[in-house]
Amino acid sequence: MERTLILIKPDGVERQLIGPIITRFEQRGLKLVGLKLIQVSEELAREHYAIHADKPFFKPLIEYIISSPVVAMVWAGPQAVQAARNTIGSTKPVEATAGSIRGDFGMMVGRNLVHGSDSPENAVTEIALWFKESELVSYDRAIDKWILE
Ligand code: D4T
Repeated sequence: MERTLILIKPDGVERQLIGPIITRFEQRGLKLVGLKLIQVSEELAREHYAIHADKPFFKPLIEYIISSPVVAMVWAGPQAVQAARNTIGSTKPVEATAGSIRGDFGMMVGRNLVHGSDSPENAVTEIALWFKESELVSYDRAIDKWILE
């Protein structure tokens, strides 16, 4: 089982899209193993987006992520990183496929609603940054025999 970090960014929270966004991942068949609502510190935001530190969009990106609460989640499943990225859609919402979260709810790259880890390696690092291992739950779902073969 692979795990991936998913964030519902401040625009998703403010636009009351927490429920619809979580529903997309549930319907996909991914399993929720961690969930919390947090006001992100500038320190955490900078660490999470450290790879973009020298990009021109870094400052507005940090301001955006700390502007309102964020829902941080860990979802698990086979190839969870790739499955979640496809459910989220392309970085630029206008390029995202209809049916993806960004394709259905977004317009602009700086308000793209959701973050998903982009590789299994980065998922491990990001999950450790946002969650303590004790905050993550391990459980069996009865429905999994109808989702996983
Ligand atoms: P995240 O990391 O938020 O899931 O987005 P992506 O994985 O889809 O895209 P990314 O890492 O390339 O970009 C991180 C973050 O920066 C914002 N951004 C990006 C922006 O404001 N302007 C830009 O030109 C780009 C490329 C959006 C997502």
